[in-house]
Amino acid sequence: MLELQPLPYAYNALEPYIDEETMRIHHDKHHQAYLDKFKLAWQEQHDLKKLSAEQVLWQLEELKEKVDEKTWMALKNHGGGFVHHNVLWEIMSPNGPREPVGELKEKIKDLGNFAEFKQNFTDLALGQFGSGWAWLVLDGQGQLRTYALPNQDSPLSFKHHILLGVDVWEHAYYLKYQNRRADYLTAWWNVVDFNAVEKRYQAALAKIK
Ligand code: MN3
Repeated sequence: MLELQPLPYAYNALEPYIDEETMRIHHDKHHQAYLDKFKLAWQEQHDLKKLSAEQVLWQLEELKEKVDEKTWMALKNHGGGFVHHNVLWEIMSPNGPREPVGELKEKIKDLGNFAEFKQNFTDLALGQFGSGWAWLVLDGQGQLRTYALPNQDSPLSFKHHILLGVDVWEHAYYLKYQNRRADYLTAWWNVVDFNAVEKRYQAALAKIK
């Protein structure tokens, strides 16, 4: 049975960059709602029960022919919301290294130096019109890529492994930053845990071998 995991740190652990109330509502209400709605859609389709949420997103195109459109949209939107927020909580922490470590420290140079990567990633997040996420992924050929996608559209559905993502839905920042998405993003870099990103990079490398 899929259950929402508690945050791996206290709700106020990312203060002052991400405030306690935002974390509480984001995790307990928004993330929970994605999971609840994903489970409703998922459990209605007996065949899907043996797939994890990640596998559902990975096979999303193939599933188009197997489920009705309403179910498919629910799997895409709420499955995406469930999986993406699990990643988000994982790649943030009160005290991780704030710059790439391990093998990713070298690999990130494919995208320029870290400062250039950070600026480009921030620009993608800022430029995403409306709700969505900016992503750093590893593709099937072992190349790093960055892009933004709307809503809860998932890199997994492009067969890309997620290394890092930032949520630019207003619910992620509006209580503290209101319309100032740029200020939220500047603050967000102070809570990214690159130990966790390196772990995801190693896991992704193992999957594409
Ligand atoms: Mn969110």
